[in-house]
Amino acid sequence: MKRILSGIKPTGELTLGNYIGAIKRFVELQQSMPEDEFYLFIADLHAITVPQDTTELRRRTRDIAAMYIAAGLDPERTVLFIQSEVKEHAELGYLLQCYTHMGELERMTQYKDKIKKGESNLTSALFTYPALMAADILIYDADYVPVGDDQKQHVELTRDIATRFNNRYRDFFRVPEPIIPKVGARIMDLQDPSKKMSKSDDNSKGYIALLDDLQVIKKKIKSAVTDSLGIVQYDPDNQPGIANLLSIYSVLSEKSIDDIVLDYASKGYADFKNDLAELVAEKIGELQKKYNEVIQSGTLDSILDKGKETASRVAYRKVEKCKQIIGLGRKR
Ligand code: AQP
Repeated sequence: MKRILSGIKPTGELTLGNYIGAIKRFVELQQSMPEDEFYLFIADLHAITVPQDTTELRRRTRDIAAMYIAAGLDPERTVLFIQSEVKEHAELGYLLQCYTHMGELERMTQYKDKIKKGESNLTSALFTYPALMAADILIYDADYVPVGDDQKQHVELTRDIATRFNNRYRDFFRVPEPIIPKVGARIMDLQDPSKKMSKSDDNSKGYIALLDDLQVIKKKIKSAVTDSLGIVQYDPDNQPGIANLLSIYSVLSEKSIDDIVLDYASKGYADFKNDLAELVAEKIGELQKKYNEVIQSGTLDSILDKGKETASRVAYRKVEKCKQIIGLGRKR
């Protein structure tokens, strides 16, 4: 039996990028792997590496859990929990910092991007966040970690940290594999297709939030930045805007990009965008309906309580053993 784990930060309203790159993928994996175990957590400890509004943080934490269930996650087959409710994540995060090199953290793209943008007052937790992410994964002996393209580097660091620890002491941490989708691994910003769609972006026109009004969603798709070539074809270098919209179309319609390109061979961008706007609004509309049902069902807390209990039991054992191996405390 394999264990699959994923996490998501409550740093903003969930976007279509999160849905395509993470949520939909996780649910499909669960459906295609009926014998395997699924762990999913809301990474609120990661969220506070940058300032968060207290009330919003709490609301989004619940929202994300509800959205996964709305997207088809089976709560009976998932250990669904909130990261900060399992204390061992922070504990192992610290321990793993002791096996992580400064140079490795300095090479992380997300950190480098923030430095490049000239952001000031970055927290030390933002810098050490990949060690906490390694803890999130290694604490449960996860075999596979489905992530979008942007998180691949963090899973690779996790593998390095696990291997370093295992070589130094003994074979203790399972070395995980990332699973990256072939299409939709990086959905780009609708207004600036050179950067990825992000939920904490300041310009809300660049992303589609899963709880956006459906008319607003259609408008955002129709006003997405494209180019002046006027040919619907997949050329990410020269037509990044259209390539991004084609990826979205392909994932949501479950048609190949080649087939979609053929369908629009004699049509212009307006037709393509109108159809895509309808498709996205239809899919997100269904999701919103289910999301409201989950919220109204009042079952979320008991699911999260159960998840916390199971995750805590597994995490406690792993961290106690880890401390013993390192030589911490009195137990041999
Ligand atoms: N644009 C995207 N395309 C495909 N996948 C994406 N993911 C995020 N954005 C895209 C995937 O969603 C999962 C959860 O991500 P996260 O919330 O833990 O962190 P993130 O990758 O930093 O997501 P955001 O939306 O960009 O958040 P902020 O703005 O707070 O940094 C991951 O599997 C990620 O790959």
